[in-house]
Amino acid sequence: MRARIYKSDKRQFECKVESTGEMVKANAIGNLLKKGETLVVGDWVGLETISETNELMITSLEERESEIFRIIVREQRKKVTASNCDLLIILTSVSKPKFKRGFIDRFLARASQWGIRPIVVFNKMDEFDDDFDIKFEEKRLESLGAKCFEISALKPDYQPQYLKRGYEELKQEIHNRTSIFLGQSGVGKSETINTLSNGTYKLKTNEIARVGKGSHTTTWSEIIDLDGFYTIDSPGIRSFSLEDVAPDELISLFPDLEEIASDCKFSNCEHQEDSKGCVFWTKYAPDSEEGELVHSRLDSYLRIHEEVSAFPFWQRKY
Ligand SMILES: Nc1nc2c(ncn2[C@@H]2O[C@H](COP(=O)(O)OP(=O)(O)O)[C@@H](O)[C@H]2O)c(=O)[nH]1
Ligand SMILES: [Mg+2]
Ligand SMILES: [Zn+2]
Repeated sequence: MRARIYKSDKRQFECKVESTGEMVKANAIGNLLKKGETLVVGDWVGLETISETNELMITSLEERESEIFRIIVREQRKKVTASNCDLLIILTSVSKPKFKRGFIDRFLARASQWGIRPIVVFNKMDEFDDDFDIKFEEKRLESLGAKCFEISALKPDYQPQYLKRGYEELKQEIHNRTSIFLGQSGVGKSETINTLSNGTYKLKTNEIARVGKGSHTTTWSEIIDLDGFYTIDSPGIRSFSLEDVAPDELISLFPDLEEIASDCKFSNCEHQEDSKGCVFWTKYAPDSEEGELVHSRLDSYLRIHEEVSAFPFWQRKY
């Protein structure tokens, strides 16, 4: 029978049987995956009862539609933490903490790397006081393929005239899908998940994220069933750092820039303003409409590139 892995604990897996909705525990037969790999939360598997012992075993694995992973730099391999996620929900606040475009571009790079469709949710619209051009940001994001939503997690009914796509549309978008919520601490991830789950779930708000500060973090991931949608909670995916990405490969996570860069006549161009003759600075005038968009992306790219380049290979954690 078909089932989905909801939680994993070394070699034992908690699975939800598709036909009955029942949660069962099962071990996996030995040779499902290559050495060093493991089944992960989100995997769709086949379960069989072994006749001698009457034990449930995972005997097959369906091909994954997407994988959430990091690169283990030293071993040049992927460490997968979850699979089959349909949506990467990038949450941002429009008041406190302040909207930061750089954060969004970082998460977009991950979405591109993981092959997951991103959407962007502007939260705390009840506190928005026009201190940045939200319409420009949305146009920019939608040209990159990320649908945008404007909500208030605290006041889901909050619906002034100007709201473009609001809370109800977001609910429809995530319905029956598996999502991960990413965003800076304090943007309202917990509040949003609580509200969207119609009170069936209650995460603590204002909790300080402990990821990446050297403190103890859990290593397991799980899928949470909410009211009509699913979310993957995985401690390993919350970090903003792209330090597992090699500087030379970064541009492939910015497919819009990669396409333009392929026209750059210099093969080793760093696409800096002083790179004379660089396609970005000759073909796209920064003050033209198209150029403004391209340069806003190039700006994020160059900043992240500088950051990952400063990180010596031997110090990379992943
Ligand atoms: N005004 C307003 N406050 C919000 C909204 N969403 C969340 N908050 C508040 O912002 C703070 C941080 O929210 P939380 O969900 O803990 O953020 P997280 O760190 O991303 O999980 C809490 O005090 C929330 O109540 C919103 O839409 N409007
Ligand atoms: Mg939280
Ligand atoms: Zn160039």
